[in-house]
Formats: sequence, structure tokens, C-alpha cells
Amino acid sequence: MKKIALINDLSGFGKCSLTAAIPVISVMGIQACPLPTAVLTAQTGFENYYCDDFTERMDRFTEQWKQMGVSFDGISSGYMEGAQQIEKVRHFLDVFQTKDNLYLLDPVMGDHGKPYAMYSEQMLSGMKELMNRADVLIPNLTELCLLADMEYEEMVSHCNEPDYVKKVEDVCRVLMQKSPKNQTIIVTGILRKKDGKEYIANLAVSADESYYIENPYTGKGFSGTGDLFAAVIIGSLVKGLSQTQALKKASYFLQDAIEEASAQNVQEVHGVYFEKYLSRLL
Ligand code: PXL
Repeated sequence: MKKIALINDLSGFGKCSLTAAIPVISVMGIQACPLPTAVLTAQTGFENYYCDDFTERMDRFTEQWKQMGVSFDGISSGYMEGAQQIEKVRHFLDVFQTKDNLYLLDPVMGDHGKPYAMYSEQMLSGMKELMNRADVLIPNLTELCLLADMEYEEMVSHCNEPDYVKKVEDVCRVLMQKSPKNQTIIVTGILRKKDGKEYIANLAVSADESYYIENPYTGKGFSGTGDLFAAVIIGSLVKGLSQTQALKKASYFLQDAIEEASAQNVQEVHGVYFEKYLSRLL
């Protein structure tokens, strides 16, 4: 059975990170092997939460798994508590990354132009280094701007322009040129305005192709959608699907889950109705 190591936090509420990734990977017929970066009562968007930081325990997972002699078809890393955890992920990659497996980096640092509470300059420089080791990089537009040293506000000021997506693609290509790997970058959460209507788009860029997919924007930013998206992408790629097929699958899975949560007036911090749509990933 194929296996994916999931380096991410476990949040009791918010349907994000491991709570989102494990069911997705399991329903896709792949074994999910979680390495928790932190255990939280709820994701950090809630007014109050308790967080148990796992930084000092992460190496124990790496060392034990090394002793067990296990290997992974995919490695995915997401939310980290701070820059020190990037070191732990780098060590994990030193032990488990091979030329045959796939490393997906979701450089969780912020959203909607604002950095998350755990963000720091040190974290950004660590993410830039991890980026060089990633086969697939899945930033949202905020994170793409951070990684490319660009102003988010300047970038989104072009969202009405017909060549806006091309602008985002150009930023991806500049980043890809800096990487020693043949990379795919998938940018999520690209808000666009066309004929007075708002759309939310994802764009996949690789050396020889690019693929763009958009849906009407509900006006809401639900917790965990990026994590669900990233899980479908790595699950699909590990199963041998193409980048375009993976993107279509993730979009088809998430679109109705988001619309339903929106129609039911679910609070954004609680995440989307993804459980109902897991069968779309079978
Ligand atoms: O979905 C990103 C994420 C993951 N984990 C935790 C978070 C967030 C975003 O706020 O707080 C704990």
C-alpha cells in the first residue's frame, strides 16, 4: 500500500491540517502517516485555543520511523509552529526524501494578505530553503507574494486586468527558475473580477505547461480549504494522475463542499462540509 507522511498539526476544531488530510488520503486508498507539529484545541483563527507545541517531539518520530525502516511514496508538510520546526522538517527530508518520492510543501504563513500569528522573517527564510527541496509547492496568493518578496496589495490591485493570471504565472516561473528541482507550483485563492462578478481560481504551473481553473466566489474564506486541496493534490500525484487531473479532482471535490457550507451559514473558522463529498475521491 502506498504511504504518505503528513507533517502537520492536529486541531480539534476547524477541519484543517491533519483533520482534513487524513480522511482525504485514506479515502484515496493511501495510508496516512501523521507526524504532528502541534496539537490544538482549535485552529488559531478561533478567539481562544490551547496549543501543545510538538517541536521537541518531532525528531522522535523521524528517528523511530528510520529505525523501523519504513519509506514513503509522498511527504507533505503544512502548518508549523515556528522557524525551529522547519529544521525538523529538513532533517526528516534528509532521512526520507528520495529521488523517487514526492515532497509537497504547503508554505502555511498567511492568507488574504495577512500573515498568521506564528509568522516571522525567520520562518520566511526557512520556507524559502524548504522550497528548493519541494517537487510541488502549494502557496495561496498571500504566501506566493511572501516567497517572491512581492507586495500582496500591489499584486491584487491588478485583479481586474485580463492578463492578471499571466502575471501570477510569471511570478511562479521566476520562483521555479531558482529551484534545482523540476517543480510544479499550484497557486490557490486567486481572486479575480470579470464583468462585475468575482471568481476564485487555482493555477498550476510546471516547466512545460500551465492549467487554470476558476469557480464563482462565495465571498467567504473557510478554514482548511487549502489543506483539503493540498491533500487531494498529493494523493492524486502519488496515484499517478497528471497535474491537470489532480487539479480538476481537487476543484470538483471542494466546490460543492464550500458552496454548501456557505449556504448553511457555517462560520468560516469551522471549515467546510467536506465529509459529504469524500466519495468523489474514491
Ligand atoms: O489551514 C491552515 C492552518 C492550519 N493549522 C492551524 C491554523 C491554520 C490557519 O489558521 O491555525 C493551527
